[in-house]
Amino acid sequence: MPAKQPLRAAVVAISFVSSCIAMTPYAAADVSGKTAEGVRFHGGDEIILQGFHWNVVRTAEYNWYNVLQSKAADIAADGFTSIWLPPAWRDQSSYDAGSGVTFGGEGYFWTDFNKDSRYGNNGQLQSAAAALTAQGVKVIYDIVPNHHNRGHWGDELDLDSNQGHYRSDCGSCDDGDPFISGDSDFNTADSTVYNLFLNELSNLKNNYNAAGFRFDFVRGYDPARIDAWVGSALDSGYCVGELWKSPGEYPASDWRSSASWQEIIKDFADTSHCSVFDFALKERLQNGSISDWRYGLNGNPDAAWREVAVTFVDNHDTGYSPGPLDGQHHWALPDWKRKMAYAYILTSPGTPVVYWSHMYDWGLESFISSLIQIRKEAGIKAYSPISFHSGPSGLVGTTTGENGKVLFALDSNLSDPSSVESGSWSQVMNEDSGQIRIWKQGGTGGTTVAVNFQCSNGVTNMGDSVYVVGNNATLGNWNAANAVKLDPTAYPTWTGTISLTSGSSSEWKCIIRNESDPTNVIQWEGGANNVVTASAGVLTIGDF
Ligand code: 7SA
Ligand code: CA
Ligand code: CA
Repeated sequence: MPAKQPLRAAVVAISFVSSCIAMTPYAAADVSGKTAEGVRFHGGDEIILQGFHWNVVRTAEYNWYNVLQSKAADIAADGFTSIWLPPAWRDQSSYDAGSGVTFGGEGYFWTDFNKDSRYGNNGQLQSAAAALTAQGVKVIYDIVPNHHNRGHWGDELDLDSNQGHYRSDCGSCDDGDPFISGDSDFNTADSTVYNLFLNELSNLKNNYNAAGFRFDFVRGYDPARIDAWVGSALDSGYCVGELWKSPGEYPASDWRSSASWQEIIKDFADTSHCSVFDFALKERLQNGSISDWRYGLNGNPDAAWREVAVTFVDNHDTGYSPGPLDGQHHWALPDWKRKMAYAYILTSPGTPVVYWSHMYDWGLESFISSLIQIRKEAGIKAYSPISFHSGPSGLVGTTTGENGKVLFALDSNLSDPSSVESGSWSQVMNEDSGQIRIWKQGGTGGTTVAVNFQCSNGVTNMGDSVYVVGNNATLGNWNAANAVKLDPTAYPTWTGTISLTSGSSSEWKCIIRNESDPTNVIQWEGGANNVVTASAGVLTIGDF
């Protein structure tokens, strides 16, 4: 595991806030873009809601998309930037889950790409996806390319046997693990199968508002295939892989059999260029002391490691779900740790995911939305630095966001925050008789406003664009790699709207920079820096 933390610059481009309406106090611009190593984490400012639990196909059968559409505004107001939807493809399977209960139909044993599923029909999916997107909640689709309900009657995939489409078609027709017996596994290396999924990913992007994908059972196929699919269908989008496979499940001949959970999931992110569920943290949440929670991927001293982590407390597999058999609960976090675990993942690096039932079925909505507000006001991102303080008991750490610092003390005897981190702290949370305490230093607190930027006479060559770069994190801290790309609609005048803290003063310049090589600055605007004091709709102009 690398020790030093190299100077990190996340290559992000800030998308433009089209409306000038100042949203809730901490609403900042949605940043897009990859990490410096090309991982698709959508700027590292994502906060994701898992938009289902295991039993919704039974407790809200055919109505789940309607529920999501009706809750779209609440989900946005709670601070989520994205929602992970269940597999959209119809699943007509059923199996005996025990105790006379039938499971199946959840989407993970799907027949074909027909969207009339037990979550709702095609039109309801499109309406729900459109409503969420309109509220600023990006939609992430669950993709299950390892296997499907092979040979089900009415299957529209139109594949057949002995054509190399399936694992069982030849001894080596699968570059990953089998799902159970493997008799339903695809051979995703086959060009027919590969293009089947590529076309569907493009379809989800073009017709279902897909802004990202969650890849299921990635142990089952080559991560390089995921990189190819997403690179072709939605390269600027978001992606995350579910690699749930312990070191002990790898053959002794595989380096991963003696590697750490962190090394295994980071290796996946390096190859797929997708972020990855932080099962290293999950394992520590489950088996470690509270103090050990620092050993998740999201707590790694190297920003290139922690920024690809997608943290979670429980999901539809590991956790409980309202309804039959209380769901699957393969690896559920004991209730007494749940709130502390959310306090940790929402005030620490990585990209946090909140499980639907914790948020909306089991009473944590206001607690979690408060944590999200703390995260956003401090400007905590996937790559934010974090330092742990070992003196006091429990878990005590400081996360340095782009707007301020957050200090958390979980199950700790810490008395005075400034004894572990200098400066004046204001307490923003004290829950469960002090078991959960959080302080902040700085932070926006105030509102952000949309500022209109303009660069005149920006004459560029193909492959170069005009960017804004300036003296704060939003404007890239004078680093061209983090500059904000403007829009050439009024070429050679370039324009764009960027959210800045109301009343703040920023210095900035126009630059002409190569799009693919962020270090290649062709021209800096001459003269003194431009200066703007942020107020709603103010126009600030630079000129080459
Ligand atoms: O035990 C929990 C942990 O304890 C800790 O102490 C351990 C951990 O390592 C340890 O440290 O975690 C272990 O157990 C996990 C849960 O099983 C394993 C993990 O690797 C292992 O370390 O996680 C695996 O299983 C999860 C459910 C997967 C993980 O990716 C995988 O690694 N999650 C995703 C994958 C699927 C499948 O797409 C979904 O499964 C999950 O929701 C998704 O999140 O001809 C048809 C046919 C035959 O091909 C089959 O042989 C036959 O058996 C039919 C039959 N298959 C049926 C299954 O038997 C039945 O269970 C199938 C049609 O339906 C069911 O499968 C469900 C599955 O049960 C459910 O979880 C599947 C399809 O409906 O959907 C879900
Ligand atoms: Ca983003
Ligand atoms: Ca496979």
